[in-house]
Amino acid sequence: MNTRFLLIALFLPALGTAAVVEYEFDIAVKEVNITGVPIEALAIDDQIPAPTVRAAVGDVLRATFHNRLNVITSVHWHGILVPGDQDGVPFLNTQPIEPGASHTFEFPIIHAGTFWYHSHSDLQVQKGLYGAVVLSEAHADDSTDERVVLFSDWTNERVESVLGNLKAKDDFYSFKRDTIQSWDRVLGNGADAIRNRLRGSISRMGPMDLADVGYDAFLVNGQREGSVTDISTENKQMKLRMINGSTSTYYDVEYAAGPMTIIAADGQDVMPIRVKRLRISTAETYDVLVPLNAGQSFELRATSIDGSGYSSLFIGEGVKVLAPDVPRPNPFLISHMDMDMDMDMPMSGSSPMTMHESHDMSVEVGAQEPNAMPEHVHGDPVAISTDAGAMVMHEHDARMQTEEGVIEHMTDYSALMATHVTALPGQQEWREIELALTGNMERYVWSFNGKTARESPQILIRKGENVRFLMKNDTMMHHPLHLHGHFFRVVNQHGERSPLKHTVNVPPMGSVVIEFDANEEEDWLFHCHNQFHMKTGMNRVVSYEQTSLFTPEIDRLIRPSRRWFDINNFHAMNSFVDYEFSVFDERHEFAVEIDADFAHSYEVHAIYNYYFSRFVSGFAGIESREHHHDNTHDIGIAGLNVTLPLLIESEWRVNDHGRFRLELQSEIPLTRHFGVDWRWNTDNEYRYGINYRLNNRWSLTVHTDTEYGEGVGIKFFY
Ligand SMILES: [Cu+2]
Repeated sequence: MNTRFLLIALFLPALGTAAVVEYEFDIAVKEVNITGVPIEALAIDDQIPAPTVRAAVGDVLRATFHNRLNVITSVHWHGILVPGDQDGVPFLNTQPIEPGASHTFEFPIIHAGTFWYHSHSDLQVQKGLYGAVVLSEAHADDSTDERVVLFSDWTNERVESVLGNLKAKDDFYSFKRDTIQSWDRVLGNGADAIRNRLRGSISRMGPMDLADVGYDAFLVNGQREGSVTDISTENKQMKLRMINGSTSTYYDVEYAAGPMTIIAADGQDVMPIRVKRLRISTAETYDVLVPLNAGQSFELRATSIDGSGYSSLFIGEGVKVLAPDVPRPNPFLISHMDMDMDMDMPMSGSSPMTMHESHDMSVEVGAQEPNAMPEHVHGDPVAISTDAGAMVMHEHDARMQTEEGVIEHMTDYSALMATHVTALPGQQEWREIELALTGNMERYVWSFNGKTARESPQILIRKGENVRFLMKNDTMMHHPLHLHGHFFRVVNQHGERSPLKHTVNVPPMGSVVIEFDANEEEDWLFHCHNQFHMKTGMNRVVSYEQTSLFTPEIDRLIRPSRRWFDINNFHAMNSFVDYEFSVFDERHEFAVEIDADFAHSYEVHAIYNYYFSRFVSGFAGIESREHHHDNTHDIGIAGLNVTLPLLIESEWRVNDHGRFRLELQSEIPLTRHFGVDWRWNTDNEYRYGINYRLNNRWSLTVHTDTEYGEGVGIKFFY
């Protein structure tokens, strides 16, 4: 009874004074010109990024959006704890905003921090529908000048074609980004690069790449280069609320005047740590303090992690001081082994039980860290104590102790430490869920445990459990994973003071453990925040068993915005032509291939292919061929396609006469422009040639073929 009285006493005055903060926005098409080409983008109140939404703890935020587009849209409040029906995920927990319609969100602000809001429909984030949300404490001390710094990425292409191109050819954008992993470069990088490449090919992982898309620009607050002026000369430091609102780009952020002090991650305060260069994954936020100096203008530079470009924000008025160039990462020298070591906590070998125990033994877990990450100087921000009395740290104590330790390049979460104990309720049952992050770069399908959201839509949990996700990345890409409606602990060396986040990066071949108190209701999305990965399968609905409202209607959300893709490959020679058409989704493919010379011979295949996994598919179909006036024969064929070590594609097939044939083929990039391809089968038919790549789609080629002889020509696809 006492408790109840206290609660009423505390909350009545708050309710009485709760301010309603109101916003009203139009979502409409806007023409923008970033790189000299006018492009149709989407904007909120004619702004990209959208206007910053501000409110304080205790306020009620009421925001109305009018959809002036001719397609549906939606608004999600990223990282903010809201009632389920305000989360804004269309079809799942909020109705989509139909063309011409309006929607009003209304929810109480119950915590502070830096967040963002964005469309959760199709790929509208890439077109401009994103903005910052700044939630302040009820009685905020605003003596520190602060600004929002919102990073994003920009393409002049239609975003739908970007996805189509990724589907069509896995290296479509590496030509544009000049990151083709050709053998001349492997050899040029020496023994380690050769070993990496061989190991990668033998294990069939393929080469490491750091980004999927070739962007035309990287933006900060909507521009390639911006500035922050109007700063009082009294100010010696400024707080930057940094948000990575990109569609698929990670940034390395560095400030010209030296280390930044991180004071919050994903809207949650952390013990201050000083970093020179900070990696910020898609959809994460960091609050940092940076020094100012009257008469100088310091660059805050955010470099795309593949090194393909950057944005600059100049802070202060006066002489420009540039941030150092971030050396372009060398993907040839990043081995699979290195990636294994880049993880926050090793998963293999540690049973769930030992993980559980590590809650109370914060220092133990960290013991294995230093060797694993030689790049990092661990400042050891504060002495870790399990004495409850020591848990409330005075901020200035902590900062003094961090002075000596500056992290050169923070690429993981090992240094992040919460300002308070974040351990989950001790009496609750634990549920462990293993999630392998899986995918197929070649076919551009991304999934959990080998299944896309369409195939396995839900993760079931129960209210009152402690839920732990054991995530292991089996792909060569980074994945920024985001859970709606909850903060989760990223389990690290700081044990019971592991930091709370809403988005966590799992690096290629790395492992991360997150856990959260299942204290909600109904259904919440969990997905990769790389929008292209999400749209091609890497998402799930986390459903509370007792209250889930999951219906088949939700399929519209978790299905890829577009299920079927197609590709046309042309190979036109003076001696023969070869045309392949294929239409495919994540598992099924219908393909037709026709090749013919101009007189006597032709061959037609029509097959259906089912992809069991990244490496194995099964097919059945017909083949019709006539060679040099032989009789035409139509035969049924069936078999398996298996990707072999060294990334050789093999086709094991039988025809309806019981005759077996094995065919092998591969493509080998020699230089950025030159490559060879070959094909050979047990009937001793072969084709091989040299290609000169002109651009993403077109190549010149010289080929020889057992049936059609030598020839020169072109290859292209669309
Ligand atoms: Cu991903």
